[in-house]
Amino acid sequence: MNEQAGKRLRGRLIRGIGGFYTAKTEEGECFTLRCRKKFRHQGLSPLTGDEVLFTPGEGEKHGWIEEIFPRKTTCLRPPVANVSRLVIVLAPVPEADLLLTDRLISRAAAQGMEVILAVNKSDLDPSLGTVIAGEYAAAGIPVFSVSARNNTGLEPLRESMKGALCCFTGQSGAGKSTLLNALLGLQLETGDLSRKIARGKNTTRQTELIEKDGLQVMDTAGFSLLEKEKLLAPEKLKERYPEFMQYEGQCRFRECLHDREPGCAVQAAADAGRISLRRLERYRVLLSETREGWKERYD
Ligand SMILES: Nc1nc2c(ncn2[C@@H]2O[C@H](COP(=O)(O)OP(=O)(O)O)[C@@H](O)[C@H]2O)c(=O)[nH]1
Ligand SMILES: [Mg+2]
Ligand SMILES: [Zn+2]
Repeated sequence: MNEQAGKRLRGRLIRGIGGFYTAKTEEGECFTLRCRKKFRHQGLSPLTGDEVLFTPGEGEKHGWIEEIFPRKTTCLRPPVANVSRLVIVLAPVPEADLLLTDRLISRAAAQGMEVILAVNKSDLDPSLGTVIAGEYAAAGIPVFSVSARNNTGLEPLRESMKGALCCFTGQSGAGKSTLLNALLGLQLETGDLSRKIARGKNTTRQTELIEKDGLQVMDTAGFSLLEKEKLLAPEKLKERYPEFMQYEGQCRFRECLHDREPGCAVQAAADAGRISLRRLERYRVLLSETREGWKERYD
């Protein structure tokens, strides 16, 4: 052991570029770090969002990441750690895709993340927020109607984001960048600029953790929407629907998957308007996908 070794500090990785990481301490001080080889041997690579112990470098020299604390959540696309609240941005244009939304909610649940829905562009359609709130009320998922363009409805959304590391996701064009800009007072590129041309197609933007006014947000394009989930047993999918839980055990068949089996208590709840019938129907679409994936699991 090197007795001279500098003291260790604790911080959070807010970005990583080309093997250099930036850690920010609770006091807001930033340090440039590299990663010890031992992590590579463990197959562990630091991710933005990681909580780390590090030895700061002397003067201009970089320091070293010494320990990575256990992660609450891990995402590989984008590569980020410890996101615990997912903000799904929806809008009237492009038309809100609720099947995609339910798929994201299911993934988030599997990861132990909470979900918030932000229904943006309320200036174009003020009623969409209410419609979507109706779909997700029984599931206990908060829905906020906002207009990033007109800065309306932002405060309640901001409040609901506090106390967790958040990441935005949703269809391209829904207004994620515009909304982040409006919420945090930033200047991220939005669809208004011909960004792909301006930036060049192959430039990958680095994920950055932004902290401002009590909010912690990952500035990333959001979770990959196409990535297929493999190896989910079909009977596990329903566990990701909080609104089904109180009817568990009340169906005629103990093994009921709420897929049109006779005497299904979840179907009865939907017929009685206690849960959303449309979300139940979308569940069945995801269930059939899950079944297919499960059948092919040894391929
Ligand atoms: N009318 C309206 N347009 C918006 C709003 N928010 C974003 N937009 C527009 O929607 C387009 C896509 O926005 P952008 O933030 O780039 O979407 P992203 O792909 O989800 O990041 C841009 O033309 C924005 O100006 C809003 O609240 N109202
Ligand atoms: Mg964007
Ligand atoms: Zn059932």
